[in-house]
Amino acid sequence: MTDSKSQRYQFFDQHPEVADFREDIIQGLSAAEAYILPKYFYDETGSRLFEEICNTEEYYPTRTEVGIIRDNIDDIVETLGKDCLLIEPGSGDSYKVRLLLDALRPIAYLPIDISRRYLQDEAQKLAAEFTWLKVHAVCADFTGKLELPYHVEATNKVAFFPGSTIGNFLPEQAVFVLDEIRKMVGRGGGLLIGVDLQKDSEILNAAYNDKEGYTEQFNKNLLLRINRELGADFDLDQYKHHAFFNEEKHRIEMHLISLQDQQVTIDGQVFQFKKDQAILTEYSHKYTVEHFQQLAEKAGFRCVKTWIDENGLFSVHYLNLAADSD
Ligand code: AVJ
Repeated sequence: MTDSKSQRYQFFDQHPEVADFREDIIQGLSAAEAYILPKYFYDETGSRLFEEICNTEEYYPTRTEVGIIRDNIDDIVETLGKDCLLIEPGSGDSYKVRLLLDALRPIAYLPIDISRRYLQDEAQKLAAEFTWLKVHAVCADFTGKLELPYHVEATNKVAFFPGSTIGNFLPEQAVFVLDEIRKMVGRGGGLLIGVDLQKDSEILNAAYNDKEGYTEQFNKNLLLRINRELGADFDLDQYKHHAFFNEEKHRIEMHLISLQDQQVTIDGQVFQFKKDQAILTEYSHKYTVEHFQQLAEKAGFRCVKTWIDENGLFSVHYLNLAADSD
């Protein structure tokens, strides 16, 4: 007999304070080159808009990564090993993990996400659907210190970090994020990670400028969210979505460009934006397999195996801990 869903589902709340959001926004908009951290895209609306982006014709990463996992599922499961504790930082929608669960049969699944409602919805759906699965949802910001909500005896802890989320970070920050994941999974642990690859800039530019305008809405939703949660007065019509591939830095850069000289008030503070001034909202770095492997090794991981689609668009890597690591 399987346990009822209520016994298998647990929720741990480590959600950051609204004050953190306010401080981060004010700090970012006060900087010489204004920015908003991309983790703030994912309120409820943003999370849904991201799902829409994933279904557009132009945005190849999601469907390509899903294809790689499907085509190699037996090999992936064999590489990860049985009886792991599966941890997913920045879990978002649970579509990708579903590909793994039946074949992998982890002892428990721990999604970690900053968007509380979305996390709870997705985690409960999973617990209902996979009637044997323990789901321990953790509402937290994985870009901070990564700590598991309870002590786990030395098992095989595997982190699942798909979608090329690692690309949001500058390469030196990415090493830090990977290092945190390495410390969380510990000795005997591993990381299954999706990384977008360098390619023709036309494909990249199209992927971040979809015809249906979901990426634009996703980008501008940041301003809506700041208006709503911090009582600001951004006029959305006076900012333009701008995304392009920076060849030299191997990254997509996403900005919101001010269409005129204007000001906005947040929490009594006034911010001026000149016409054509940019607010940086996201980097999405694109790697070669070799360059990514170098990063992983810098973070103390050993590269075990890499899977790539037939068109060389996207890569999935399994990394584990070098035997002498701490
Ligand atoms: C979820 C960060 C991997 O960088 O491609 C999609 C987010 N931004 N379209 C990416 C995103 C604009 C996405 N990541």
